[in-house]
Amino acid sequence: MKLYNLPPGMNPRRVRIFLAEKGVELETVDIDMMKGENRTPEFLAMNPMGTLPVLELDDGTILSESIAISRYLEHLHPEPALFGATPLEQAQVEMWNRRMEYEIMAPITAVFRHGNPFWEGRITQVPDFADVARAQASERMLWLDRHLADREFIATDTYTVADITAQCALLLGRNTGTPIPDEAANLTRWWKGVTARPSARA
Ligand SMILES: N[C@@H](CCC(=O)N[C@@H](CS)C(=O)NCC(=O)O)C(=O)O
Repeated sequence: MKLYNLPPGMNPRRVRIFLAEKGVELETVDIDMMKGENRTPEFLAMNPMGTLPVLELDDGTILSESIAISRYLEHLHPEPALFGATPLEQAQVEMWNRRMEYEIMAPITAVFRHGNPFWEGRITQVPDFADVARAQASERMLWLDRHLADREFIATDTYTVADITAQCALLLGRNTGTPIPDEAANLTRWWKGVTARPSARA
């Protein structure tokens, strides 16, 4: 199995943290976006979206999408259960992971893509959209802060993919102009806890 990785990318980081939590190491191929390596005909034949991460199985089957890859790896390496251990937990993890993707990751990513010079000339940027998304990101971080008032983790009593998704989104936000608001004490406590895990450096 081979993991195609974009070292600075938020989504590849989700899979690297997932693997580190499982204690699993995979052969990894780093792709350099600055050199256009994710837009070559060979790469696009693997993933027409031109995005990372991509997992190539030993029989040549290709999986992309960080959650699809993580789900596959969860079946191969069930412990610790990062998608929930019981039917109820699995539903809770699904619910919170989707919320983290739509409510936290989406606006933070929109600020980065529509407001950062890195994307100039790569996509059509709409600066007004960045401003709207910046306000949404702050508002939703405060919502997540309230959710975490009496909880250690986002979805269940243990660390799950919902935490990984939020953690990777908030790292992008921290580096691209949508940091955790100062008043979000619960979210800051959670952030300190998840980023102190050894897997955070994966
Ligand atoms: N929904 C996909 C998103 C993948 C994605 O957008 N990856 C980014 C890195 S964080 C990428 O490869 N960007 C390269 C590009 O847009 O050219 C997933 O979860 O894997």
